[in-house]
Amino acid sequence: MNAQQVLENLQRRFPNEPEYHQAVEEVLSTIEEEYNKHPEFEKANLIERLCIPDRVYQFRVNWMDDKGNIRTNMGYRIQHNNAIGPYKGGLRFHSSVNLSILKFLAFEQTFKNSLTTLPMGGAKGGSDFSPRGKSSAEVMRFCQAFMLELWRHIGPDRDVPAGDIGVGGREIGYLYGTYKKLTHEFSGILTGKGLEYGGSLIRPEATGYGNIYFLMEMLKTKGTDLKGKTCLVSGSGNVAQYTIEKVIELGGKVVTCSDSDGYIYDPDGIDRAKLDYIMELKNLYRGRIREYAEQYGCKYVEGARPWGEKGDIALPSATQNEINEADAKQLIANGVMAVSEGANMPSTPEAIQVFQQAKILYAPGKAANAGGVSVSGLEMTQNSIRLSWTMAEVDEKLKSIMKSIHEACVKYGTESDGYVNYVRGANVAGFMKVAKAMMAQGTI
Ligand code: NDP
Ligand code: 2IT
Repeated sequence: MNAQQVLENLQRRFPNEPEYHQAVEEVLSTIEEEYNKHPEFEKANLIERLCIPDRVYQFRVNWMDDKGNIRTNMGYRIQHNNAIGPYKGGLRFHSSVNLSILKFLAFEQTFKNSLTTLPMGGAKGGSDFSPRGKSSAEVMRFCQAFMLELWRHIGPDRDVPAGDIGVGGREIGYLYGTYKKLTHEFSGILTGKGLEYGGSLIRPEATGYGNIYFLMEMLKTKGTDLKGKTCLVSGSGNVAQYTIEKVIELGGKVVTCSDSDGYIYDPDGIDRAKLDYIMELKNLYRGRIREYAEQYGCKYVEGARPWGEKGDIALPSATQNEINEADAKQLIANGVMAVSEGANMPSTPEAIQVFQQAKILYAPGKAANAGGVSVSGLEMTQNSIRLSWTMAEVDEKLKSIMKSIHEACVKYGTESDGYVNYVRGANVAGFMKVAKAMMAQGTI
């Protein structure tokens, strides 16, 4: 079967899963040339095997809210591919979660994890439970109920979940406590754990920092860096916060951030004190980004995304498909020179085309945001050897991983005119490692 036939089969077999189709189509359209060089791949029906998850768990989660009502949510874990290591990937708790979204994320994770140079397969999971507006006691009861189902499918050498949207340190703690209670074992089962019980330094920072390390590598190819550059960030959660922190540290200025209700525009830039305010607002009080505009007297735009503002660099760090074709055109018209994705699949296929046609630096999430799962991999290593590395050690390893991902993208993605197609580079590099491992292990 060629790539087109595989895609058509997927669309027929799994209708109504548009995000999953979108992610598969993007990868298949860029690896076909490389794939065709290996007739043994086609004989082994490799692409189809790589596109369909190994298995999908789906379960009902019941929990009690503070008023005593019994509530129902759906829980999922997609174990996509474990050719190069145990299944690994985050858990997302958000009202929009469904099979299509988690299947796209697990598929992407497989290529991303392959790029990290560490031995991790791809997975994703989560629930349509939204922590927004819930008390901590409700979140705890939900996490306990969720783990009561999930625990039998995961394990330190089998499948190691972590955080994603709606799952941060608090949720990981509750999930970990429940797993420990159920198995009666203190094991390296989740990553993103607290430092006191097996977490790694730099894990909270890793995705944001890693994205900026990757961006710096891209900027270096143009002989420039972040100093004096204006950045547009979306989101105001884990990834956005540490993206902003690193941009400030390296001399750039961030003028926007957002949440699902709207965005703020601060022409003076978000400085350290303002970032501390955002961290407290979002991580402690769990408030809305609108309050930043009230606190600092700047513009707040309800129900919109920040892509209409003027900036040199865009760092989408909220969610999938948050930059459409019109947004991309607007960014280009406003002179954006680089887009580096902290979020997973934040740009639509049409938006990606706009960026690439304009020949700007454009890094897809599976390359640029791989720092998060990379430090998760380093957390697993530290758990295995029962040691903790210093902040400087982990940060150095993160930097060198991001650099090697950039090198892989340049190696596999440089086109005849010298333009680096980071999408092609990341997909081909990620694909080849998994493909070779699958071939070596036979048709199981
Ligand atoms: P958080 O839950 O910490 O923050 C998510 C942010 O994005 C919040 O500001 C949230 O707003 C906003 N957001 C979420 N959904 C939507 C939506 N549908 N429309 C508009 N805004 C939205 O999650 P993370 O920062 O961890 O994740 C952000 C992105 O980064 C995701 O795409 C995730 O997959 C990706 N990522 C995360 C990694 C990690 O280690 N955490 C690693 C690699 C990628 P609100 O508060 O209103 O919900
Ligand atoms: O999308 C991602 O890479 C994550 N949410 C992090 C996954 C992980 O296992 O750390």
